[in-house]
Amino acid sequence: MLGLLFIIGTAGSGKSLFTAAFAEWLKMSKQDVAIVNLDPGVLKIPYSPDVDIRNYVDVGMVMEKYGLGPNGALILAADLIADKIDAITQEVESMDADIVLVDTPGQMELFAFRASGPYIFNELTKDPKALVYLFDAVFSLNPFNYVSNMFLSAAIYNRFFAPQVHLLSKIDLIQEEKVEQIIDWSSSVEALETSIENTLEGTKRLFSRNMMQAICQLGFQFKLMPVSSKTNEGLLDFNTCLERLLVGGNKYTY
Ligand SMILES: Nc1nc2c(ncn2[C@@H]2O[C@H](COP(=O)(O)OP(=O)(O)OP(=O)(O)O)[C@@H](O)[C@H]2O)c(=O)[nH]1
Ligand SMILES: [Mg+2]
Repeated sequence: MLGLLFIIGTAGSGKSLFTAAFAEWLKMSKQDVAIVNLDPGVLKIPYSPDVDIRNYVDVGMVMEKYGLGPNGALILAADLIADKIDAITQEVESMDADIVLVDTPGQMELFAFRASGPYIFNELTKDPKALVYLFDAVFSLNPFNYVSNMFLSAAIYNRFFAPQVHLLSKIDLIQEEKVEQIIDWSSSVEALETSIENTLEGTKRLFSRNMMQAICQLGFQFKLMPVSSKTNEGLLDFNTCLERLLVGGNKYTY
């Protein structure tokens, strides 16, 4: 296996649909891909997973057995998944795919900010791994939200310390010039600073400016890649970036 890509982002940022769209795109390009659903609480997913965590842990049963509400049950479910990591790893390895897409749970904090998430990330096979962090384009339209999302993606980096690629998802939902502006914010500190100064006021301006500077000082930099899981725009460029990251620019499957 060449690597596992963990798709991560805030609730509703488009993780599952991106997993579905990119897996389809890879299959059409004759690449050997497998999908893992790591969300134990999801009811409907837009793809058929090759490995499904719901076959290992049933959130409904956890709620009933331990008398928990939905969030408590999801937290316990993450710990139960961690306990079964060897069996899950075996199932993933038996797929023998070149590239594995892992769709992470809806509530990002459950996966990232508890011990079980990074444990699962590290232990799910010993193959190379990367994170794909989604910035929801609709949410990222204003610089205040954009900086908040930068902060979250830096926090994710700080939890996993793994290669992290950043995508601007759902670009079909916003105007092209807005897409360009957000991409500009990601590649130029000056462009982001100018938008903060021009469009924000008071505490929001101060917070955004200081937060942006703090994140830049940490050396956490990335250029967002625009994608749409509805139109498939940007998937080719994203794949080229992945090929560079995983196999020095070659194809995954021959
Ligand atoms: N127009 C458009 N809608 C999208 C795109 N990606 C996702 N959506 C929609 O956004 C909503 C959330 O998408 P999901 O893929 O379920 O997002 P998620 O991050 O997996 O959501 P949770 O797992 O519940 O946190 C759905 O209604 C999708 O159809 C996109 O590229 N374009
Ligand atoms: Mg999802």
